[in-house]
Amino acid sequence: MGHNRDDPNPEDPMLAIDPALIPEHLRPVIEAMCRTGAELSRVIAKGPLAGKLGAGVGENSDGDQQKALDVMADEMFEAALRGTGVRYYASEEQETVLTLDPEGGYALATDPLDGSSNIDVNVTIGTIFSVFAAAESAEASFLRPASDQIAAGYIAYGPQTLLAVTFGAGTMLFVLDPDSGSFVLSEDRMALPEAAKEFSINASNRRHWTAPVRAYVEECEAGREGAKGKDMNFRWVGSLVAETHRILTRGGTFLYPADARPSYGNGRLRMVYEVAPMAFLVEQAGGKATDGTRPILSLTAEELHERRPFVFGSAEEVDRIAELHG
Ligand code: AFP
Repeated sequence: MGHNRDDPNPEDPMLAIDPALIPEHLRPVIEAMCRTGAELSRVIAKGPLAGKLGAGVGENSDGDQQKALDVMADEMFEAALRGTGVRYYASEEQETVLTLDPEGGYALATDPLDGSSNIDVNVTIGTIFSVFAAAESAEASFLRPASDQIAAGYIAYGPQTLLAVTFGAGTMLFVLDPDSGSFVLSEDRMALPEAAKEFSINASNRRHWTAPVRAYVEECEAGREGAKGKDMNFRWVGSLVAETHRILTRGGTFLYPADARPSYGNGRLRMVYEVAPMAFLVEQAGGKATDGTRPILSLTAEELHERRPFVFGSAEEVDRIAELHG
């Protein structure tokens, strides 16, 4: 006995998330993301038993190496979103935007599998997604102010499989119950701590940083003897979803700035399907997100796969970084 995805029956044990917690018009989209996320979680948990998920299988639109799991995840989400009201589907793994349903009301952008370099070493990886109301064209639907987002979320595949999602009224946290296959609400309003004890940046790039970034990191490293008057710990997982979840949970600062390496003039992270959705989630939890100085949500993507320098976390730290950028 299945159920009509357009009008899920709240009593249906098959549902991957309680529709009562999701704005009615987005229930089919979010149900599809959760159902696919639960399925992907089971594949990831099998690791090598599910095949060579971390094997290189090609390159994406920007020349980044694609892993088998990147392609599998992209195919799963694309297929699951058909018939849910998504008109345009944009993915890190595909050069151009797909039209799934010409009558659909939504435009969804996703990094279907972020953190691919961690697949083979059993470190948390994730799916990131951003939803807009569909505009008259694919370009107009995604190349617009990040503040136009109507929903954003990530699914973290780690010791727990988690969904953090916002519809503009706070950031909610759900945990996948492996027994039922459903995501269960665990926090109805996440609160990113104002003060930070940890900072995150790929320290191996120090020699490529700009002076303000170096100054901020050196303040953190100076600890209680320095300008901060407190010691800071350091974390770098190399998986944006893992870092974001840690910072949403216990505060901190994340920086992936522009640096002097070739093609890193705008950092590494993608505006449309990584930076903008994470900025929405973080700000909805009381944190801040900038490109170093300007709020991310005030910025507009000019190209689908463009990169953007990204700083987010505890408000006082993000403010300090903007101050150092003068
Ligand atoms: P991959 O998906 O190629 O592993 O990149 C992950 C990521 O986009 C983001 O999740 C990390 O924060 C960042 O790159 C790590 O970048 P570095 O490898 O340069 O530290």
